[in-house]
Amino acid sequence: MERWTKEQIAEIYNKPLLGLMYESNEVYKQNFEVGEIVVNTLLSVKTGGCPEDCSYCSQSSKYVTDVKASKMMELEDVKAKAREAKENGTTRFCISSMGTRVRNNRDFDNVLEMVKAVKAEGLEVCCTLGMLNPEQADRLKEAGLNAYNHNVDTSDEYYDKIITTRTYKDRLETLEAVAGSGLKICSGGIIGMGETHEDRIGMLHTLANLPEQPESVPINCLVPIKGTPLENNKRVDVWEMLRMIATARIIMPKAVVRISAGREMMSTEEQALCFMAGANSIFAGNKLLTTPNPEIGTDNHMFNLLGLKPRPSSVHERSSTDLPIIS
Ligand code: DTB
Repeated sequence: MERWTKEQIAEIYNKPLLGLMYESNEVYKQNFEVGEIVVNTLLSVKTGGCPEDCSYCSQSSKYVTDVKASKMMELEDVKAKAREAKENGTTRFCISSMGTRVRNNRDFDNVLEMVKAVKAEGLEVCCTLGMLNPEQADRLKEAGLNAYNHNVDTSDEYYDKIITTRTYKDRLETLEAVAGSGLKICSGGIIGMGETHEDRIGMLHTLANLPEQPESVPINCLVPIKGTPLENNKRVDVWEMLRMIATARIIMPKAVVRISAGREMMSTEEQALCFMAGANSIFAGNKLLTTPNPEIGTDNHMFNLLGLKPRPSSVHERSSTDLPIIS
């Protein structure tokens, strides 16, 4: 079932920019509390040495970058990071582990323990672990996971120019497994990789027409990483980011739209325009996976200046003494 045709999305995407933003701002106000921001904190629990060849990624073992491979973090260290995130107003904690796909091994068991522990801290939890099958999605759901991130990254047509170790179809199959287990979908992509406007429209077309629209759509501006094939790409300007955000907002009115990678390079004014266009989520904390992100203090200053506040977590804090509720 095609909710939106490419032609319809192109017509929206190509509107005069401020008119498009007035329209997307209306859609935002109809669906969300103005000024409430979903604040995510992202933690890479296992970094580097990835066998995939994503052209944008510092963690790929195919390229020589500054990133050093690390083994899986200890549970206690992840819990400490989660508590710190909760103190700074985080709504959702996102656990990332590099790799092609989830394997039923100790690493996955460790991640499942992390999901339970972060949930018990009163935070919503998201994971991004690569491709997975329905049984693994079910295990994450049982562990208390709220959402699973698996980006489509770009259009179907451009995908093999960026990644050759897997296909667009692989991505869509994992998104199917995620939805099948009742997990919310977090899926978005990257601009500034050399894609055309048609590719950006193609990516939005894929996302908007998923059987169930993503609950969360991260939009990344490429952060050129030294040593990767995209290291010399020029920075995406804010006007292109605004077009993506506004169009995403209109065609996925209930999705949380997140300014993701590249926010470090945005001024407060540019971020304010993104919020006006309908973005309503950020990653907080001074590091994304391997690249810098605005400091907490800088974001707090911006929140006060713009009258923004974090959306409370939907998870009430459970102390370990909580008795299971016998229904
Ligand atoms: C998403 O779309 N962006 C985040 C999260 N989902 C995993 C990752 C951004 C990574 C930026 C480059 C880096 O820090 O390595």
